Amino acid sequence: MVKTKKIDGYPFVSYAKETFSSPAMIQKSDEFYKWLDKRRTIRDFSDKPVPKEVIENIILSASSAPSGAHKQPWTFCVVSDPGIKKQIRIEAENEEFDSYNGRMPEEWLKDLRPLQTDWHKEFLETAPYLIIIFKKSYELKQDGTKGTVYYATESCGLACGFLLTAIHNAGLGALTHTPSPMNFLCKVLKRPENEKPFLLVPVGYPADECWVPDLNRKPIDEVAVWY
Ligand code: IYR
Repeated sequence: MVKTKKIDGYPFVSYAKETFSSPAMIQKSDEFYKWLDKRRTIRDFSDKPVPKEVIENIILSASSAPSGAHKQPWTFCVVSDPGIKKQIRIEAENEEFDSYNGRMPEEWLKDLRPLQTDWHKEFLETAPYLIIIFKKSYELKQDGTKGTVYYATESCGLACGFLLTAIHNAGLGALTHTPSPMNFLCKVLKRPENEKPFLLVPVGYPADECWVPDLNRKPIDEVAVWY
């Protein structure tokens, strides 16, 4: 049962905690890790439709991420319109062409070779949905005044992590795409002045033939230090 009280006049509710025995916790965390470790960034999408309700649930999951002072400084723009997808592809490929042909230093290009990426971004039209996360650098209130947000970059990063996990949970695939620079997205999607593009995530079923690089993830002692 949820209990409620006021602290210094502000409403609080009892936290709905869910705890487990140590063996259950070990099993659960191990299963979760093994399931999450199966997530891969994909670049070959099917055009098979995905129910809108699934995308809504994924976005609600992402938007449940913690944020500075609970300001939720993000907007998730969802594009399924073929005309807008095409426009985004044209603009992204323009930028990416310049990046791959002069803007990116040789070391960067060399680091990307095992991933076999290039300036072609067909997935921007194939994937049934493009979710573009915009970061709010401040709030624009109804009356036109501005409100401060805190740790907006960290907050959006957390929301994107939740988003990718929710996409994986739905059995769908995603790509964290960062066409650089991304400013064209403000214009194409007619976003207000307080929003900056943060990440572009195509979402959909993986294509029947979907190949991903054979990567290894770092072992625990390379990513964790215990004190
Ligand atoms: N934004 C480019 C390049 C690119 C950069 C990194 I770092 C990657 O991990 C993958 C790609 C692109 O999307 O192709």
